[in-house]
Amino acid sequence: TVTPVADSSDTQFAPSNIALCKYWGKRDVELNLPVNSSLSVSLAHLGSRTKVSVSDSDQVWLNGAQVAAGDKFARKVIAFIDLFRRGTDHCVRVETENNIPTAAGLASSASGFAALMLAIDQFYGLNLEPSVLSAFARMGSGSASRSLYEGFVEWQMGIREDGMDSFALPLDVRWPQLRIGLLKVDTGEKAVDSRAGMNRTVDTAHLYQSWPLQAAADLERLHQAIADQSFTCLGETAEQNALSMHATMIASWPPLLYWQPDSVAAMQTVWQARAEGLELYFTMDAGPNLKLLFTADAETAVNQRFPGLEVIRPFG
Ligand code: 2P0
Repeated sequence: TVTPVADSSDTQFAPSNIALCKYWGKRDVELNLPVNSSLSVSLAHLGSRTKVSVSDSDQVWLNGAQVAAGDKFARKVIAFIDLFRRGTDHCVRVETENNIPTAAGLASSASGFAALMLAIDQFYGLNLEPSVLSAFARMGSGSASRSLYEGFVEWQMGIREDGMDSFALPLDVRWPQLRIGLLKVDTGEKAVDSRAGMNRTVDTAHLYQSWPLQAAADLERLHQAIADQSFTCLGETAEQNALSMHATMIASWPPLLYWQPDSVAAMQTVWQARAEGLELYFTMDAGPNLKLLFTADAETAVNQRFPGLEVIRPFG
């Protein structure tokens, strides 16, 4: 059993992340064990701040407002707390602030569960090492395993049934010129979340059988691209990986198409820019928004084509 070592944890921060090789599909739905390894880059200052404190009743607060106890998000958070406090009788208040749009395909669950894991570690005085924090964060949300670190991060799928070898590690490589542009098409709540979407794909899309091979090949190419600092290879691999993932979603039943007309228009603008010689690529998650990939020297030209783009510098 674990008990709190203080009335409250400090406020802990974890960054959001965007995968260049995506996590799509689970081999174990309970433990969030993935079918494939994935590789992401963290979004520096964009993420979640989370605090855990002792309370009279279990409470979850998001961006300053209390979340109803029956809400899906609140239930996931309290179920995660229950992994640690089993057998003890205290209640907790969990407060999270996101500086990213929630449920817009910008992975707020990733930074949220990573920050919550850091807060829990301090609240209960667990002092777990990073790989163990990552493995536990994974049980809250798969992509949260990658949000324990800055920069490039690889989540190794692991082979064990208990999942204790399925955690993320940072890559010891920086790429200061790398830029990520957040192109918001629609930041409303989506009808089918990632969890339901990937389960549907695994269960119904024959095309999904090709996904693990695609992901393994892309992961290898991304490691090479990062080692060589070859932006063309990084961009091409990330874009093809994202479109391959979306192909498996579209081949599901009922079909899953997260794109909106403006998403397709933005893809065509990217392809046109590339045809004109601009090194610009995109990736997309389970939502209609695009994340543009480019380097510092292209920033002015990218801004001209996408006015008002929010640009992130993952390496400061
Ligand atoms: C990724 N996504 O690698 C992929 C690409 C969305 C598309 O990880 O069920 O919220 O909590 O493990 O982590 C989003 O899935 O799913 C995600 P769960 P999660 O970023």
